[in-house]
Amino acid sequence: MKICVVSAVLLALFGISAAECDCSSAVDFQFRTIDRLSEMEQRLNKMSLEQEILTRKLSEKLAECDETEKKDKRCKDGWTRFKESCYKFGDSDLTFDSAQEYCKNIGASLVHIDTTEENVFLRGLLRTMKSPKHWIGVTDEAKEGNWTYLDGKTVSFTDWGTNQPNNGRVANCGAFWESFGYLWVDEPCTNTFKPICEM
Ligand SMILES: [Ca+2]
Ligand SMILES: [Ca+2]
Repeated sequence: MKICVVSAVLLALFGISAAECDCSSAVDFQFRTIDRLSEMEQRLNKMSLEQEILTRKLSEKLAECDETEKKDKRCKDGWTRFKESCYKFGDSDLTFDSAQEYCKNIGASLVHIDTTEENVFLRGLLRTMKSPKHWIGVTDEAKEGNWTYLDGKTVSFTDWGTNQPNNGRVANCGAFWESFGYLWVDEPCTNTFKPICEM
């Protein structure tokens, strides 16, 4: 009788109707329960596999979206795009600190130049613009000869002109200069050049 009651409860749990219950055959019930469990396990495994596939597809789609978003990145009016960055060439001659302040106020920072390609691109634009002197975001103000970006990032790429940097503690800020063929020079940070901002 006990088996019958337990069986009825279990059968109800597994969706087997009371009419299907043959209380005289506990063994038969056990086999059927095992079959159901096995069937459920298989379904669960199948669902896990499907979930794995869906998760992978979702990751692939997200990566695709990310790439598309990067390709679609547009620069605001008055900014020039190169790869993932937008550049703004300031019109006013400013000290190095004021130039950085100018860039910060428009949501950017004095330019970081990380690769030869980026440097060539900027030099090309400066030549076209015939703009003589522009600040680059590099400084050795904190420690002589240790050039860093304003966010503390180490300068890994440089394009110093002949004999530059050459002014020691007097010149602690970097710039493009026309008379050096737009190679880099170190200059006193209080000199006034135009900013190149990057965001
Ligand atoms: Ca210096
Ligand atoms: Ca110099």
